[in-house]
Amino acid sequence: MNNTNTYKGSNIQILEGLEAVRKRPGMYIGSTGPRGLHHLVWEIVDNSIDEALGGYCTHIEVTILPDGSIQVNDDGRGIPIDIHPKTGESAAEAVFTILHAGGKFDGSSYKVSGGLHGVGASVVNALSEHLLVEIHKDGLKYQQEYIKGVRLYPLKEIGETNLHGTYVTFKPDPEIFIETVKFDYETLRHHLQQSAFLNKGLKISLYDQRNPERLRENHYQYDGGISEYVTFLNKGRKTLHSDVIYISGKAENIEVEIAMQYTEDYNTYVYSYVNNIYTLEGGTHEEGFRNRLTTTLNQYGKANNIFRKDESFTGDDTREGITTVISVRHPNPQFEGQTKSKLGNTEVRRITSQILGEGLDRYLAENPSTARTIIEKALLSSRARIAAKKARDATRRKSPLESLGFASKLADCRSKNPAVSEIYIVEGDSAGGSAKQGRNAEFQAILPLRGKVLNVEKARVEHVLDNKEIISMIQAFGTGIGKEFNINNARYHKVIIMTDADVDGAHIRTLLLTFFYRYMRGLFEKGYIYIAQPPLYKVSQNRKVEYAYSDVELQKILETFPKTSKPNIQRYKGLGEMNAGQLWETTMDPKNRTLLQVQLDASTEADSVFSMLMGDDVEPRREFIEENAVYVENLDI
Ligand code: TSJ
Repeated sequence: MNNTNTYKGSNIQILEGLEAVRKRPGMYIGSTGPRGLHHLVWEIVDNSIDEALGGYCTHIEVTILPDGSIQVNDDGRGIPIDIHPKTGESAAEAVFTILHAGGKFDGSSYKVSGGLHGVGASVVNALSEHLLVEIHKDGLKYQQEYIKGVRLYPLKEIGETNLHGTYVTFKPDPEIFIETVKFDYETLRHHLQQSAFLNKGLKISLYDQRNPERLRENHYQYDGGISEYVTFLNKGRKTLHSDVIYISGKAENIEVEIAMQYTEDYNTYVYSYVNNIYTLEGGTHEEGFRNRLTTTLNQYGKANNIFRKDESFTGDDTREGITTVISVRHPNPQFEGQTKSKLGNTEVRRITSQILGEGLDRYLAENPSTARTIIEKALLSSRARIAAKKARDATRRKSPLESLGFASKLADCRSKNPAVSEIYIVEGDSAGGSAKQGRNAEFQAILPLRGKVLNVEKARVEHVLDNKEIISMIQAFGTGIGKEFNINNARYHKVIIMTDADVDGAHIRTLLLTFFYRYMRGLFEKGYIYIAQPPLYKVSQNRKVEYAYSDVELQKILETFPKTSKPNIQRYKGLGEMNAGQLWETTMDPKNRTLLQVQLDASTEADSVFSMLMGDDVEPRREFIEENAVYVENLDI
């Protein structure tokens, strides 16, 4: 076999293509931070999922190898190896060297690769310091290696095999991924679990072999598909009916699957996907779902004489408490919106509506008792909405959001420039007092909170707005909440949660994060939310004073003290034990302090984590808190 590394004319162009990827990696994978890094794995795995969608592969394995590189393998047909008559190279090589080569040989219609993720394996190759592909096909084993997208040798036969499938191992190039080349197990696990839910029956395994003391693995296979996904999402919520409603259909070569279940919750969770890609911004499939759900439940209510005169459901009424997963397979999806995560194809609105309408009519007819439960839930929501509106209209003049009706404890800062202004949300009046004294009043505002903030996950909106602590926050932030939220009116670009380093403090922090998440999510998206890190210990000896923020740090600091006499160690149980000067120096002074910025992953994870933390079921919450004592870090991916 020809083993030289000379390039023909067409190869020059290929090299130029991959060079462009290395010059502007962000254009192809979004960023060169942790998100972009993980994107490489989605790119490769998507190819195996396409093979599974075609019905040729049953098991995909992803392994983080001991050296930190990634191996993806499947038991599919193996990438085609035949030689292209024009280039004289193998089809497999084209996959790894030609931009957007994915899908070239394939007639199957719903490819993931080439979709939103789909920049193709060549991009992964270009951004890897090393890539190895092994193909098992028709009794023979082949391999090829690349360095930064440049082949070391053409595809070569290396022996016999009785397996079939594709193995790809790649090591991201640290010259490109300057920030980190370390894969996060939890991020991979969550994404692969989601893929398993969306591809009924497909087995997906994940292994972490980096640390021999902490080998990890997870295996996912869901024969129930998205219905099982809904069951999973509703774990920890009280459901109103035991079965998940599952509706599916196909029209004009577009497949639609919908799984839904109502809970006692007041929130709505609609997660939609197109060709396995999460459509964060929704689109025509969600519109079709929403419209038809509303008309169907209204028709059912009228036909069964459920309404008092003039009553009917709004869309919000019919969605209160619902958890829905919508999965669409489309041969030619158009993605729109700010983050290209909104489905634009107009025919999908009509098709989704049709399929849902037929399926739901039938379900309601066959399950009259569940139908009744659902209608009553929507009715309750509708009547609560009308009652709340009446109450609001009656008190319109002294609306709590316009003039508080009580004295807010906000100590504002002098600066009116949001970009430099900060607001500390402080647990307890005494810590609030120290913070007010210790702060730099030019740009630091203090809002002390008394007692526990209302648990918003369990409360309806109108009760949330009765809570003084919450009203004070809304008033101070200036952004408004819910549908009226507007980030441009934010009065501070840093909202800093400062609570005690104990269980109560952690609880209050969770309550605040939940409130922000449900009603002011834009604050997370802008990265405006931070958590202050007060020290746990003060170590002093004669004139020397040091603060430790963790037990490890305490040990380190103790080693720096002279051994002549024992240093004094004070453990801070609360912020209240620090005087104003100490609080400033350790926790508030921008020169010394550490702030944790809280970010959300664009995924379903955050929703279910918050619901579980705040919901009614105690057991999953206890387990979660035990397993994730530092859960704030978890939200911090
Ligand atoms: F492309 C890649 F490197 F990213 C990659 C592709 C990585 C991994 C882990 C797997 C795959 C892959 C590709 N798995 N299975 C396939 N299948 C094909 O490319 C294939 C096989 C046979 C035929 C055929 O028509 O006979 C067509 C295709 C597209």
